[in-house]
Amino acid sequence: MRGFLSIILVFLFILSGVSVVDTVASNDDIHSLISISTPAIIQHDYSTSIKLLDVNTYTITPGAPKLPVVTKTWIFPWGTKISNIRCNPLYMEQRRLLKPIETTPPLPSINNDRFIQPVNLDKGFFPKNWFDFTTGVGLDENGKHVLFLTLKLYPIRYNIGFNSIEYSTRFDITIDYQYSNYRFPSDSYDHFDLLIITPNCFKSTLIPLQEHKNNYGVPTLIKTTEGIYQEYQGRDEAEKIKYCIKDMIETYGIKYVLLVGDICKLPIRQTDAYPWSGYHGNGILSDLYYADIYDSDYKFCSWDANNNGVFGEVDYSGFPPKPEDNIDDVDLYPDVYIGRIPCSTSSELSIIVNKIITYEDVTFDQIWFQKIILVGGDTFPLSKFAPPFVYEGEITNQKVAQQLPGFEQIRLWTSKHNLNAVTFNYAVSKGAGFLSYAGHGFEHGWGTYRPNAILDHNLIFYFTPYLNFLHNQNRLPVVFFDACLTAKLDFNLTDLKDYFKWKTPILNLFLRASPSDLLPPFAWCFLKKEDGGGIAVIGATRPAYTYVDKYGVYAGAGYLDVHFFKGYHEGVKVGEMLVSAQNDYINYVGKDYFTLEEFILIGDPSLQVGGYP
Ligand SMILES: [Ca+2]
Ligand SMILES: [Ca+2]
Ligand SMILES: [Ca+2]
Repeated sequence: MRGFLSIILVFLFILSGVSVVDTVASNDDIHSLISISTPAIIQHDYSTSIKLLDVNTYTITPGAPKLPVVTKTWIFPWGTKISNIRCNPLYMEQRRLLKPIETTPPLPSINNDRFIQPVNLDKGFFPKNWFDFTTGVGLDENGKHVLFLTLKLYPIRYNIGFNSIEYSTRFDITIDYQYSNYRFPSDSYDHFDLLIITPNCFKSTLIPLQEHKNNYGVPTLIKTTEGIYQEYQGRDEAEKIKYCIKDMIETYGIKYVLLVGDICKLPIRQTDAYPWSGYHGNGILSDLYYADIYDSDYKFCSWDANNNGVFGEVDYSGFPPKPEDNIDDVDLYPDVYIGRIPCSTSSELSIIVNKIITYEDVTFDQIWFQKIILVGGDTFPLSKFAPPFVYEGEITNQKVAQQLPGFEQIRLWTSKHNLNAVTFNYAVSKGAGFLSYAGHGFEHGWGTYRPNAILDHNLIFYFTPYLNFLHNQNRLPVVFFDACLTAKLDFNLTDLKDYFKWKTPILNLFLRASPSDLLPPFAWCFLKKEDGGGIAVIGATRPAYTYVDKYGVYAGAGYLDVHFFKGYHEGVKVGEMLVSAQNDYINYVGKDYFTLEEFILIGDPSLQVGGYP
């Protein structure tokens, strides 16, 4: 039996660089005295930057001072209620700056034709307060249902009218909380791990996968959408599916949910968390909707708290969104590991089912698995008025590589002059456990720039038809496309017209699509390729932004990319890697609804990465 007292305080200090002087735990409060190093004030030719020893998290408000943020996350057992948080500076000092303070730039979409624009700052201090906090209910690294409390401490604040900073090196933090004796409903059940939700037409194709999963100790249950729509209440089909997932978690202890079917066969939720409405779609398509079951009151998280039928509304008058900008009380922390096979036919599904079974059977201990292919270039070159000699894709690739120290790195970089469609296919065909691409993306491929490119249309491209020349057979990578649009599940002829204009009818001689047909986006084509391609692919359903400079990766797609690979360890399931990245993102960067909702897993969330022994 789990001892109640032994789990009274489970806390995790997420960031180094702070020393906890004193922590007293009791049943109802946490008391911490935090010491922070004195800020380093660095004078450049035209600006001043502020750094803290060992702190690499910064404010990300475009146009506002770039200031260090100290982030701490506490993890509490299911049922805990936070009643009050206090955080007070103990000593304050002020310093006048000689030169203007460095600011966060406008954050560009990866395809660089939209920006998250600078905000207008009011007089007074930035940030306004010494701290912010967020709470949410999700899964810890062991898959337990827990409450997260993240405190963001701003030990240095900028005084806008006076070009000065105010800072403190000591903070007194108190968190008051209560326990309920309420245990997670499914704690005493353990009947099924994987729930597959599918329209009836695909059910028989999934039986071999169910048997395979059962054989590997992942008991699997299949439910049909037709049955769910009869059995469950909800305002629409998507909500009925979400209530079914909640019920299955609480009845059988379901951990993984595999959605089967394209968005016509199994609906996806469209949310209003998109700051660039009308640009490659209105709203974001997100399967995270189905994974975020509980809010921080342990209630069903409808993603439509104001009940107006518009889901996941976010007020983007400022960036990043504040708690009050989260109009529909979206919790965002996933409570189950989710993925989708967006197949339109049984023959497509059958290819994936066979790939998953073979992958889990044969990959273990294969030498090819111990490799990662890193693909990138100069995402924002001179032609985009970006600073020279900063190759954002390659910088992101390097950060990814640092997360997988035991893996051989295959670097396909425009700065090494070794990236093109042929070298890409050659590297993938030789086999690798992982592939991370950081650069521009489209519904039908990817493209990136040579170093310091001055011509805007001169990209190195890779298009979907080139997949025909991939020959990696069973050597299948887990892929992250840190790029726009590769998983745009509502891709259709209208999107293609935006790129190919008058040539679209010629292209359509091959595609034979009608305007209402769904076309398969690149990430999906990568997964469904027979005798090769990938085994699980993360991609974005809309354009994405990334925030990378020569020192690091701070937010957006690149941050999720790096932390996805950080989530790898032997025996991990691919859905767990994504949730670990999502948790890191919320805990370190914040509730960036846009990025977190648009990146989805195309594949089986219960996939055993590296195969079973
Ligand atoms: Ca709403
Ligand atoms: Ca949640
Ligand atoms: Ca650049």
